[in-house]
Amino acid sequence: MTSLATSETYTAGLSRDQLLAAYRTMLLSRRIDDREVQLKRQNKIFFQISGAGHEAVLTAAGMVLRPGHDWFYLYYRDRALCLQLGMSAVDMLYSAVGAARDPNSGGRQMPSHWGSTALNIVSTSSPTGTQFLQAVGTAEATMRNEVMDGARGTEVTLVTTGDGTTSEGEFWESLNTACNLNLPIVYLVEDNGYAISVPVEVGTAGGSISRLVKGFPGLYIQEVDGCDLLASYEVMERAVRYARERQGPAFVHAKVIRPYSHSLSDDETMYRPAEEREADAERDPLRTFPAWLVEHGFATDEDLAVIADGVEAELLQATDDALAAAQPDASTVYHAVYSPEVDPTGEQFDTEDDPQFSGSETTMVELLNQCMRDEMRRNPRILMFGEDVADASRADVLEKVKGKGGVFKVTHGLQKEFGSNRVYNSPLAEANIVGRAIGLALRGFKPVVEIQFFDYIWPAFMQIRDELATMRWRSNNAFAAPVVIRTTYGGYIRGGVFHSQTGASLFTHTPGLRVVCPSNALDASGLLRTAIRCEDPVLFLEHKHLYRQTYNKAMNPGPNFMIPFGKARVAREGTDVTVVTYGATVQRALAAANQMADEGVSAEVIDLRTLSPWDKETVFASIRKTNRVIVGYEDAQSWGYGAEIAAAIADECFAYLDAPVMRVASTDTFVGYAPQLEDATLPQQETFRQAYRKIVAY
Ligand SMILES: Cc1ncc(C[n+]2csc(CCOP(=O)(O)OP(=O)(O)O)c2C)c(N)n1
Ligand SMILES: [Mg+2]
Repeated sequence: MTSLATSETYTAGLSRDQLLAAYRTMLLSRRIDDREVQLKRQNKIFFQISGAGHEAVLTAAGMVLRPGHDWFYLYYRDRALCLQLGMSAVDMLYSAVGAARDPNSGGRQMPSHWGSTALNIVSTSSPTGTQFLQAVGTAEATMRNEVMDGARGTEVTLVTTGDGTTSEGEFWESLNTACNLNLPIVYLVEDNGYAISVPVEVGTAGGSISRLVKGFPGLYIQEVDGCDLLASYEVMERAVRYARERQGPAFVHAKVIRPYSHSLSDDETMYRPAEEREADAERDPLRTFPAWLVEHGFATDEDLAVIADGVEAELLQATDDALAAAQPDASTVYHAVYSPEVDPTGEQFDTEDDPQFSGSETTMVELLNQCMRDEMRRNPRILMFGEDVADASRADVLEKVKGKGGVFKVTHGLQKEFGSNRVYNSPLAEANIVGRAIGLALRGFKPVVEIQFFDYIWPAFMQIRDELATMRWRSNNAFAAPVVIRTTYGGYIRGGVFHSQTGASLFTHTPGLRVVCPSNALDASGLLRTAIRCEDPVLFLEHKHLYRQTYNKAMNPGPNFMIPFGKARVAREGTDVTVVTYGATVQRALAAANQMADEGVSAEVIDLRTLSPWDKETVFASIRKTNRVIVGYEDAQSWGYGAEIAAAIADECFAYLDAPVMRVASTDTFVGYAPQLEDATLPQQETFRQAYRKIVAY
């Protein structure tokens, strides 16, 4: 071609071929959006959100980063980036129609929720802001791998976001840790000036996120016109290099536009005046970049037409293929809620009848600690972190002190044995703990993290319910985060409102999560081992009141002692009434049952041990024998965990019942600190005794 391009023409070092290829990516991205808009209007797809206006900086990012080597935590606008990394138009349209063969999620997620194991694009979810801490966890995995290997690598993690999403607390938590650990992570803020209808200055003090983050130590901050491919390429290249060279985290603030409203469900003319939208249109990279290519002689109008024709042909074929693709069969909805390969309810997790006892009887705290020690020796990928879990954070004091090891000493001595790269304190931030754990688990680490008190798990609830529990299902089994979360819970310790909470049902109500609650030291050992070795996320509830009770002590059952999930224990056999319970109420139900024996009543006490899944067979078999049942639990009675057990019993055992299903539970209040208040709130031995009397008299 005749070229006007001179050696002086600034191209950010890109060749003509690279420039034209970049244009093709940008155009393809925009045209897929256009096609989806059309398909949505025809009711052939069910949701559309565009990447329009963001294409230049995203294509530039895709040119700088390495698919399958670097790691990607993206959001819904990142179509051009995914295309540049290697995703195809038809893969995107398979998502749009909800096809079974959609490689992003198998038709489980809305379109523009990316995911690719080959490209290292971690399954995108919908909550704004949950990606940051996971990305930090993934960058942390790079760092911890490099410490373990003693060699520096080159991979970096990219996390992208809109401007509005930077108002989420987790954004700030993540920057705190990224900078504190000097992680190889690159943030890309795609600032289109709006979060749906809310302009940027409403959410961001002063209106500029890059100005706000200036105080973070070591953070390399760049601002750029994200509609300018060349400027974006140059800035992304510098930012990524900074992280690749292990200088620390980088932060790119790119100003982009949003020409297609927030989504097809939104009409921005309702809240943006015409002149503002026209000014944006002037900056549209699909207008300015091809004009620049022609102006500087990198392409003729004919060259651009050839590219456009190629894009249209690809899109036509992709549309035909996608529209012909079948939806997933309805029966597949159960696939990959949990690991399809490793079944923690199975026989390979049942060594309960073969304990190798050693030592003298000891407490639940001690056996939990010994279990974790054994597992950490067995599996070098286990990491342990949380608030106060380390012995001492500062290296220079570690050898001089006995070590903290958790506020209840469950992790005592683990940092001393396994080192500070495997056992360490987190900041005082619960979402940080779980979010990072997810990012680490996705990289093949096995995080066993601690939430210090159940009462304070709520900042992490979004990460647990929307992220941890959904990861495997939403990615159609492509990604999984088998994290173990240990947390202390429960009352009977004069702990008042905020150190006594139970509330297990909020977690058992979350598909994808296993929930475990041992009532004694031996079960704690066997269940924690199963939790650590299985491939599902587990919430492991440790009752503070049971940590050091002499009645539940046991000898160490050895390093291969496992209790499968979903296998209850008959704590006491009986014939007149069944009590189904778990945790701290097991002992109360048992003591009351022993009292009732004097009154001629024979009570059977079943300790569920795992709350999700739970052992229906053992419970139902017992009820068929006793014909009477009490469900005992420490949660507040209404909507508590036992309500579901009672409903299942009513469904399955109605014909066997000689009395209504009875519940023994806490009052529908909070737990008071004063002993009289606490005693009145929580189910006591006497509460069980009254219930036994009442149900046998029915
Ligand atoms: C936690 C959460 N809150 C609210 C929403 C609904 N929502 C989806 S996108 C969005 C605006 C995001 O704005 P921004 O981060 O600027 O990204 P943009 O869409 O402008 O690219 C909102 C409020 C959500 N998905 N998740
Ligand atoms: Mg925005």
